[in-house]
Amino acid sequence: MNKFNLEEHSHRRYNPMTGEWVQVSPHRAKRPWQGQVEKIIESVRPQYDPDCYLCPGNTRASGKQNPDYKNTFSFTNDFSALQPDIPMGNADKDDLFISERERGLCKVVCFSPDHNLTIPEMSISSIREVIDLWVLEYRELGKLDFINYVQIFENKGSIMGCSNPHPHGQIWAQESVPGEPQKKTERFQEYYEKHNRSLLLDYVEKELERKERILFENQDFVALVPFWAIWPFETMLVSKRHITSVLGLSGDERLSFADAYKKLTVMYDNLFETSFAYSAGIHQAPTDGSLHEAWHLHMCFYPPLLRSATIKKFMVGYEMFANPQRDITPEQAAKMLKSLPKDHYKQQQTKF
Ligand code: H2U
Repeated sequence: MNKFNLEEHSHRRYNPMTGEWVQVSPHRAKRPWQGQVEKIIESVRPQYDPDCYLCPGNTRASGKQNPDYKNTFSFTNDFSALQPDIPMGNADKDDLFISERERGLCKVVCFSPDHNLTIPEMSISSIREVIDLWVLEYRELGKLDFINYVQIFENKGSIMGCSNPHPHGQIWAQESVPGEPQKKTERFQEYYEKHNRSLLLDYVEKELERKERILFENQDFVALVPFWAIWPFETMLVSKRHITSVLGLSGDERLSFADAYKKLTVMYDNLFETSFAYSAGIHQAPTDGSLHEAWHLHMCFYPPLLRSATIKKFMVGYEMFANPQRDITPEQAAKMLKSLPKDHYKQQQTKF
């Protein structure tokens, strides 16, 4: 048997940010595929849709009217999963029936007045407006005494549960620090105490030396496929500087963030020449009043597509009962993404 290597042999990889493992089975990526590879016909959307709940000036499902907004617009979700006024917690003392009240607020963030755009199709300056609004929301929500964590995210595409094609994201702000950021809070802190450095700062430096998983870098951000990626084309945008939250971003860094967000999503759209679905979320310091100097701002992209515009990776069976598993390696995924044309495929098509 030849020497163990990550390109060929079954192995597991450790995520130092969460303390969890992913099973990697590169030999399986070589198995024949006889399924269909379909292209989907994308419907052309109008710039303004009178029936859209998020377009400027329209009336939402709640009866409230959107202003005639010109750039971005945020509002309290009319069907918020988290609410601010919840009576004090449960009195059940049985430790097999633990519950506690959870207060919070949910917001919807419209990225653009144009119904037919997505992030990869927006200009860098208009994406920067989205980032400016995220900063404002993170600051204002984080100031509230019952908010200890602010989760900013975007669900893109109906297969990710996105209910409306109008470009938008969501913010859920809440009283407790939920599972994923809590794991990262603990791991970042452990690393910081041991090395007196940000875990992600060290990680990005090493990735930039190794170059195997780097997609691109600009002045202030690096885009890469993490060594421990779970989803076939999972990626991460990481600030080059040790910044704990979006509040630490300078004006130039906000622009760089916008540039990287656009470049990465253009890559994604080009991969299967489709408007690429994903859930993307910003992970950053909780707003519970602690300094959180170990935290390092980053944005994770979890896309489900595997082989084409319609064939997705299912997290079922082993993934549900044991731990996540992937076939193509993060290095192969990075190579595929990097090899794509830089222009958006729709622009490429109009060139002919
Ligand atoms: P998603 O597409 O990721 O589901 O986000 C859209 C959100 O917009 C969703 O949470 C809210 C839904 O509750 N919404 C309103 O608040 N008002 C509306 O009129 C329509 C949708």
